Amino acid sequence: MALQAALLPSTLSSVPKKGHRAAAVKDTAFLSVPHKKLQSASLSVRAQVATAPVATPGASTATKDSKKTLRQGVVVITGASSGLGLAAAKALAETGKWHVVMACRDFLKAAKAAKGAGMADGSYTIMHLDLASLDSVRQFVDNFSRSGMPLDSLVCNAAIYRPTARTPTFTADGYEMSVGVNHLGHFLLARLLLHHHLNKSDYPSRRLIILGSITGNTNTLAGNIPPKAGLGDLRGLAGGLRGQNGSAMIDGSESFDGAKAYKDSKICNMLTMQELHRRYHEETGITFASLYPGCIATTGLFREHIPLFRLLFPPFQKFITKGFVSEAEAGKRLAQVVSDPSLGKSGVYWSWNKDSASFENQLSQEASDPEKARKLWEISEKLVGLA
Ligand code: LMG
Ligand code: NDP
Ligand code: PMR
Repeated sequence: MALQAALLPSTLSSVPKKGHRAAAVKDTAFLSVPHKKLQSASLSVRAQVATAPVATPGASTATKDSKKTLRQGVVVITGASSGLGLAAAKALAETGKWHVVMACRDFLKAAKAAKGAGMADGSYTIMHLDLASLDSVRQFVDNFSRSGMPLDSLVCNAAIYRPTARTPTFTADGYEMSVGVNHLGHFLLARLLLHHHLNKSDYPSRRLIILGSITGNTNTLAGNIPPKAGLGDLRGLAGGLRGQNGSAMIDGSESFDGAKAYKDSKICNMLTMQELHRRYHEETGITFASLYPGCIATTGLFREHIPLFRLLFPPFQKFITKGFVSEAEAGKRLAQVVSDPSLGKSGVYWSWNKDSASFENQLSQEASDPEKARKLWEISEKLVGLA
């Protein structure tokens, strides 16, 4: 790896193009916008790609006379414009081993965040993705295909949390927002990228990671703070989470609870990871994993919570529960799940102990119920138009 880094300073390193995609470079030249031009360009175009100028495709494999080295991996991280996603993007980009595709709904915010975090030009690409629209998910996959990049890892990280909401809001497709963005958008994205890209990658360790959380696991203290997560028999989801004639909650309950909707969505994330593992791990060799990175109490996730909560929550987690973890530390943990050879096992829900050592954690009964995972899969397929 040191050799690779030496051969490829990150500002010059290239994103390897897939062999059969070589011709696509010309077609998509208009999509490549150097960072400096990005800000004005991005105002008028909805879905576009910005990459810093790159060197010759394929340059990341070593020259003839040197030993063959591993090419740079390409990782897509959703919601990389803040919090955990940004910290992981930075951690991975800094290694020089990864080119990070930041899949974000707010192009300008992502560009500023990457610059602000000190990520080197050329070490990342920003591509538009709004998980609250299934059309946008499909468009992202098209744009990614046209970029010619391979895909070696996918991190489904973006999320929305609406803790004080007493009435639902809806995605472009009419699904309740928390589950629509956190689960359904990612479900479609993961399925499309898995079939069209991840399974075609020649990278030695390919991974698909979906963020879970302790608050979706009722086998923990944190998972028992009301409102508790619970999907019931999924009747609300089967009804389309519309909220008018049916329910906006997965379990079908009449009243909407934004905090519960988020926790429910995290159960969906953890169940989806396991169902992917059962269906595809053996056949593809791809690693499917989920994780609880620790309580990152300072991120934008809590932006909609009341100010008093936002003030007290970080010290409460730091000094009382001791579950607090900084964005930088959590970013390193997620980066480990993407790239550390010792975290390559599939079907695992990773957590970290007080010494920051990773371990395979136990999911709650509901978050590891294979029958529920299958049912969730089948309903979700219908809702996103895959079945
Ligand atoms: C609810 O808000 C919403 O109402 C609900 O709709 C839903 O959205 C739900 O799960 C989401 O949230 C509740 C939320 C808002 O408050 C809490 O549940 C508490 C959050 C944690 C804050 C605990 C504050 C503890 C004070 C610690 C102070 C820091 C200490 C630093 C030490 C420094 C040492 C050098 O409500 C609020 O945010 C109001 C919070 C008012 C807190 C008033 C303080 C009371 C202190 C009581 C101490 C309790 C300690 C907790 C231990 C619990 C053990 C079981
Ligand atoms: P942040 O709010 O900081 O980051 C969430 C990211 O998701 C942002 O980049 C946000 O974009 C993006 N996002 C939200 N909605 C959409 C959308 N419709 N389309 C595309 N992107 C969207 O939160 P965290 O970093 O804390 O959360 C990251 C992940 O970590 C989540 O999956 C969360 O569940 C998980 N997690 C967090 C914990 C914590 O303590 N914070 C604990 C356990 C798990 P924008 O910047 O434009 O708002
Ligand atoms: Mg919780 C005992 C440890 C512990 C841990 C690790 C967390 C994590 N929380 C713990 C305990 C408690 N929390 C206790 C005792 C309380 C009552 C005072 C409490 C309250 C609480 C609230 C109100 N906690 C919260 C909230 C939120 O709004 C957060 C949430 O549920 O978001 C969905 C939250 C969280 N606590 C955590 C973590 C990781 C979160 C947020 C993020 C998430 O699950 O993604």
